[in-house]
Amino acid sequence: MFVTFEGPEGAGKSSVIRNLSERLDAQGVRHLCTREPGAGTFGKAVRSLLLEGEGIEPRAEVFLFLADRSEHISHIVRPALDRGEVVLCDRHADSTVVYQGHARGFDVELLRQWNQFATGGLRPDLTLLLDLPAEIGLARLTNKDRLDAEPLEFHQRVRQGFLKEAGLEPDRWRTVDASRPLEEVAEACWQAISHSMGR
Ligand code: T5A
Repeated sequence: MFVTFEGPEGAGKSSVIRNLSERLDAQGVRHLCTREPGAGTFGKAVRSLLLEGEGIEPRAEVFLFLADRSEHISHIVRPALDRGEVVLCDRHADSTVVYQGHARGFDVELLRQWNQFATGGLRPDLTLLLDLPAEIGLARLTNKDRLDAEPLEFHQRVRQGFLKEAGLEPDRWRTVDASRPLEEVAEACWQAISHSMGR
């Protein structure tokens, strides 16, 4: 099962994934925790270009995210799914649609097609949207990278973009109120995953 976690900055995705990984371990469920951008050697190099680079041309930014995704799916995600593992992925294709589309202003339909090309058609079975006001998420961050440093209005478009995308595909998305304490957010995500796993 392929589960992706999406949401604005500081929503708590990484923290929730760590919590869920412990729960899956406790139940003996084999799983892989991964992320975009930044998994594997290729991903780490692209992540540093994307988040630490300066003045990246916005179209180049799109293609770097897509290149990372293509490598990540082929070399890390698909092999894990083929081994029967649950894959918990911190950000994936919806982040491109939302950040580069809804927030940056590129054509959302074109980005969907490029995502399809980059993933070879692989789609998440479940996407958890950790939703919270942009101001709350940004206030949680201690180190800000290139994208975190975008103006507040950009991050507000990100939040609205995710809510819109979730509304378009309600069978795939589950929206969780991420402004609550971490344990409550993790529990809500666990319920959604357990339900999808038929447990
Ligand atoms: N991006 C990514 C694109 O533009 N296009 C794309 O296609 C893709 C894939 C990735 C950046 O790239 C962009 C989006 C991003 O801007 P990143 O560093 O991976 O960069 O950024 P994020 O995924 O946003 O990671 P963050 O670290 O910002 O947020 P998380 O993982 O959601 O949050 P987490 O768990 O690290 O928590 C942040 C802080 O909040 C605390 C934690 O302890 C931590 O200090 N916290 C809570 N505090 C109170 N209550 C809770 N419920 C809390 N949950 C966590």
